[in-house]
Amino acid sequence: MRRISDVDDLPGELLDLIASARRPAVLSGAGISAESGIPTFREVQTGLWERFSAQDLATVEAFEADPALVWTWYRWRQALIDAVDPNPGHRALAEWQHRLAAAGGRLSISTQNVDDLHERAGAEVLGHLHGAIAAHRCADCGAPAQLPPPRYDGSVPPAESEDPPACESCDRGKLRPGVVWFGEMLPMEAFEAAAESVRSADLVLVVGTSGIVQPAASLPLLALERGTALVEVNPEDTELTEVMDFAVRGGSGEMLPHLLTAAGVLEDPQDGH
Ligand code: BJW
Ligand code: ZN
Repeated sequence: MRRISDVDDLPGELLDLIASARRPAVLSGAGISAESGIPTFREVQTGLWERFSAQDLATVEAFEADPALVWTWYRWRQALIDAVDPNPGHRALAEWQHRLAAAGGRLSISTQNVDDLHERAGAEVLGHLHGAIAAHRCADCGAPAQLPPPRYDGSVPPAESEDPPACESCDRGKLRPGVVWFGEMLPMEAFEAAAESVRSADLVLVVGTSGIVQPAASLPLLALERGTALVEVNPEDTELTEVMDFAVRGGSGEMLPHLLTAAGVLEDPQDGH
């Protein structure tokens, strides 16, 4: 594994891997949205949730014990997501995806994120492994439900919690966000599609994930079975760093455009285009 922290000295071997990739698979996590202003899961919570870790809140047990506390956390996070924009990391991947598609290749993006920033940057996402924060369903009967956007200002955590709405289908259950909590199964289709994208990839980019949460964290390991090159983009070492061929150290909003431009798969924005 080679750690790369000097952006002005990118190894030719890494640039060649990117330049020659026709079917790259990207696996993204919370870190890719960090430079858009969305906190990752390892950061300390604020406001109503300062006593809780994300791991305390993202469970069925937490929702059953205090539905309003958990519901309001999701509504506020959704407001924050709605209020921010995709960053240059999301945009660089979307642009690379378009260029490869036009040239007969395919870049697939599987994300653990519940936000829609890849899509808003113009990318097509193969699967959201942990669901989508803007989707809702009944916690009892499972009926899907449409809700208006949250009424919070994403920059100010609310002072009080609100109860989740009641389900209109069964009249009994509470609505919950369409995300995957600890102890719940991942959507099989998204997981299988991500696994297949890694198995058929000629390069796997792992961006902004701590590699702690299973089974998503095991996806990059499928590349090892075939000897496919693995590249991590993350400012820190992770649980996955040691299996990487290259670990590019830095924020993905800065590093992805730089890396893809240096490899020649994106045009340099400074070139007057
Ligand atoms: C930057 C950056 C910048 C910062 N640029 N990078 C095997 C072993 C042990 C435990 C288990 C196991 N298999 C299953 C488990 C249990 C559990 C689990 O994994 N627990 C671990 C804590 C050990 N897994 C599950 O329960 C899963 N279900 C399951 O396994 O079902 C089967 C089953 C069912 C029943 C019984 C038994 C088995 C479900 C996991 C669901 C995870 N859900 C969450 C919440 C989603 C909803 C929400 O958003 O609230 O998903 S948890 C949270 O973590 C969220 C994320 O998607 C997920 C991963 O986090 P991610 O993306 O890696 O972010 P962070 O915050 O961890 O890291 C950020 C990274 O970014 C860092 O590395 C930074 O350095 C970096 N970064 N700035 C680039 N600018
Ligand atoms: Zn219901």
